[in-house]
Amino acid sequence: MSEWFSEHCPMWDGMALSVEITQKLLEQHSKFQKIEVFQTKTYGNMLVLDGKIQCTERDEFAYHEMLVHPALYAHPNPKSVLVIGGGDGGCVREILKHLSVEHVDLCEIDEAVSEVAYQFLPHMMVGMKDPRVHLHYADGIDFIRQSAQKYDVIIIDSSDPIGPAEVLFGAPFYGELSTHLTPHGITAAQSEFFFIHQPAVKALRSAIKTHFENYQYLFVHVPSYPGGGVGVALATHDQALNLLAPSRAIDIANHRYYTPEIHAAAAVLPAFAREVNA
Ligand code: SPM
Repeated sequence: MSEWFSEHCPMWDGMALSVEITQKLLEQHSKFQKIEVFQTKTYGNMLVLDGKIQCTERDEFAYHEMLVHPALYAHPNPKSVLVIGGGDGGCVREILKHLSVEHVDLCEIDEAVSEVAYQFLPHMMVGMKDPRVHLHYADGIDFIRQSAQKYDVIIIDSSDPIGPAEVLFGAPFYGELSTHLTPHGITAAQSEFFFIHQPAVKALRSAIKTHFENYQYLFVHVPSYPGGGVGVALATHDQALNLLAPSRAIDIANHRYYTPEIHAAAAVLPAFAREVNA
């Protein structure tokens, strides 16, 4: 008999995403959430928080490349980057591929996520001990409120807006965040999938557009996320900045998903969903 892990959520009522597992490698309760790691039949090790798939070894590159590279390549010269969430290291690994980057702050609420990732997803943690990377295990909102620092890029690598991450999807958070960007600064946030959570995508768009006029939504294929994908919201105060193209040459050898063509094409949505990007 095969064993399957199924992800269910009221945000996509009436459907589930199932992955065949060969072994449960870990189950623990941190101060913040239930953390599980499964060995799967075809997706490698899989990290699950509070019953929601966060990443698998097989397809995490798609999500992390597209959360990071459109923002960092659209920026003319990114030197300082803040990641909120992302304790599994995937975003930091991608950010450090940009040689202009001098300083990365990572603010993850749950240190246990990083400890688990070091053990079961070490290929994602390769950048976390780089001297440019500064780790802060704290609440993202508190961190940003207490900081006077401004960043060229701020990445929000959050879980879904049910539970502790909900605050990261609201207009008050984006109000705080908007004061921490440099003049050409760009933010990129996990923004759900227009097909199965259109209300969530629109709510986040509206929260972001309360504070930013230049906004774009990108779609990323991630087979292990319910519906088969997820969105990335990009925003900047700089009205002249093109969020849909790299501003400089890219090193294609660094990427398995990101290309300049994918960067632009990811914002092209089906007719029924075009208003998501309006
Ligand atoms: N660094 C990995 C953290 C994962 N953050 C995003 C998780 C999103 C999970 N749900 C997506 C649902 C899309 N249909």
